[in-house]
Amino acid sequence: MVVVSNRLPVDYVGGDGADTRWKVSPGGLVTALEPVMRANEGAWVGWAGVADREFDPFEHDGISIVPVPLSEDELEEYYEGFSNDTLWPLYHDVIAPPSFHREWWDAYVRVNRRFAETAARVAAPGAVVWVQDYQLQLVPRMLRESRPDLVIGFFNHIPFPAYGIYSQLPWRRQVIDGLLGADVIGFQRAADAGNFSRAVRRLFGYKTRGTVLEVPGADGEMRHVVARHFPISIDAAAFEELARTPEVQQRAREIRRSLGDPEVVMLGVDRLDYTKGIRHRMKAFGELLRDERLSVQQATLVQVASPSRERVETYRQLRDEIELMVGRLNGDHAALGHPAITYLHHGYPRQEMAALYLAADVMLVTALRDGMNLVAKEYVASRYDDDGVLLLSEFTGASDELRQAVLVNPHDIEGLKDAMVEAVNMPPRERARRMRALRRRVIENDVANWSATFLETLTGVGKIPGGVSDALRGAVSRLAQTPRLLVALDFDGTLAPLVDRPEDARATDRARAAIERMSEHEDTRVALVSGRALDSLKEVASPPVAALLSGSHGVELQLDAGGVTIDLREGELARLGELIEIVESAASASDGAWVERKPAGIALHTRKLGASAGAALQRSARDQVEQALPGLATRTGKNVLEFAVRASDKGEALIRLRQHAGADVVLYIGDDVTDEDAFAILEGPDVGVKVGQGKSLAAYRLNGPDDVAELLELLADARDASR
Ligand code: GDG
Repeated sequence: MVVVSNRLPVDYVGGDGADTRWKVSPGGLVTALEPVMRANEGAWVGWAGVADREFDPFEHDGISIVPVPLSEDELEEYYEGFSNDTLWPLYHDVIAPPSFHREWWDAYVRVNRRFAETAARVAAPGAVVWVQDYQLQLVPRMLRESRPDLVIGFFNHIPFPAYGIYSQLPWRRQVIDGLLGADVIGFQRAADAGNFSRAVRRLFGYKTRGTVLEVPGADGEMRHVVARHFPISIDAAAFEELARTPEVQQRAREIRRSLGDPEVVMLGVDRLDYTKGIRHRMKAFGELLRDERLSVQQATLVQVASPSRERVETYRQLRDEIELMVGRLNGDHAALGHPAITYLHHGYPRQEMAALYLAADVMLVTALRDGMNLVAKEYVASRYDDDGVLLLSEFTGASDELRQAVLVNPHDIEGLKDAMVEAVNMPPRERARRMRALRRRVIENDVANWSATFLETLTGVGKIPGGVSDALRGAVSRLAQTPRLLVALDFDGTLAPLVDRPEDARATDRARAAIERMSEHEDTRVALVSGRALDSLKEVASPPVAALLSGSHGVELQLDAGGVTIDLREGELARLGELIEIVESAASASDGAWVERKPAGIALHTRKLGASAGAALQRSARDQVEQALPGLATRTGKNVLEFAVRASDKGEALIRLRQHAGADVVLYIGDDVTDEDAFAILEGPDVGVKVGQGKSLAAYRLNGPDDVAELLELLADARDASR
């Protein structure tokens, strides 16, 4: 695996030759990727933070570091110019006017090529390369051209603007074409991914289906590129751990004392950047003091503005403006021992940051536009005491997830003032209730989760060529020679395309015909292995008489044409009754959710709700069930959450089916996470085929039900021929 980012995870701090010294820059990205990188002989390609110096690659903590040199001119034109004075303001909704200069663009192309060439040199055949952020948008295409064997991902840490704004960019086609070299393009918010897909349609006319874009490949075949959101996060556990140390707590008390022990400490922590809305928050705070809705004895504001991009003119101006405001605010409102605002133009160690978070009653995040805003998540992660109020701009990516914050439109100064007063006066019970909900979110989706989800999508997509691969054809001919073969198939998403109404699902005609043909051979048994209740499976699948059936994830088995019953014990029956009541009532509160009753459980379907509402409903149902019926077996599938009073899975079912069929070899095909239990029991000459993307134990992949049908036809033909 190779990560490519503008900056390396280490900074050059001095020295020469063998005496060269490096300092780790402890960012969230490094923390998230470190374990993956170590496990995969990872290499990190990036700039060392100093111009006009070349360094040899070296090993650091199990990761190979591959420095890319930049000259002083390139630093000015590619980094400070095109990246930070063209793309940054443009992508942040032109809060500041972007500058367009052709020399900057030339430097951007040149430097992107250098990064791409370096990555191409160090990547092993078939390696996964993950390119980070807006400075390197041309790298995916450059890499694909020189190394078509690579699996290429890209993640954009900042917003992607609406087409009306994006289209100002003179190089708008080149940049999008650069990105489309990737297999997966990740964004912070669903809205960013939507803006990107629209730009692709407008500029190139390519077809898009949901998050999948159809992009012509070099060989004239269509490539599938996924563009979707993967909201980034932080190492939440590490922040909490830091906040829990006695030193940090002691320091938090000291900070409050040094501020004159006001009732309320408000805090802002930002890079000094015009996107962060620092002036808006100071203006609102100043007016609250002026109007005497707050006093400096009652409330004080601490503003950490860490130095950033100081050689870019817009940033110099911003610093002057902010410092003028700070001076005025204190001059007008501060009293001896009671500052109105404490302004700190420094970077601080992480411990100090954690102490500031703990010391702050109200955290002000008022960005005018922000890809995510990690400060908001760090504040929440630090507040293990379930206290503190997060005031959060709707224009941050974080606001998509952190709905329990006090949400504000920072452009609306009156609204912002009211929200600040609301935050200051919020009763302790409400503070705790909101903070608990916020913490659940941040802990659930931490940065390890973010990188794992991205990489799973990336490696899943990268491995699936269209149709039946040569390797899988080889496996089919071996299967055809087997004396007694069991062909076990999942139904929904494998034989039948996924549909909104489960009762409408039907296997493709080709798959049905192939199954009928195979069932005619005595030495070939076909089994349908589904999560559906058996009755519902029979209705939609109309299986051949000789087929073996397993429903409700292995709880129900039909091994001969006769029926099956499952006998629930009294305790199980009572639990089932209670379970049904809870889940049905949870589902009835959400439009579009439906439940499916099963002999020993119930499934909650959220496919029609959209990802975040679906996930929220599932979480709340899970919480309620866990509370009422602790220890019940649960199982998550694609947009479905299931509970069962008797535990079983498709793996156990497959073991029984194999025994019953007396099979020498098993072919199992499935698309869902619940099919992983079946793949897990395969051994020796058995063949597992995963349908679609996502991590899997199966050795082979197919794209969807049409390809499954093709595979079954091939197998039926080969089986016929071998008789
Ligand atoms: C970009 C996107 C997206 C700040 N001052 C100090 C310090 N920091 C740390 C914070 C936080 C990080 O810097 C800032 O992250 P943000 O997310 O708030 O903002 P950007 O720098 O603009 O980051 C943003 C992010 O990429 C990730 O994808 O969320 O939207 O703009 O971690 O704690 N850390 C220390 N001392 C400081 O003085 N130690």
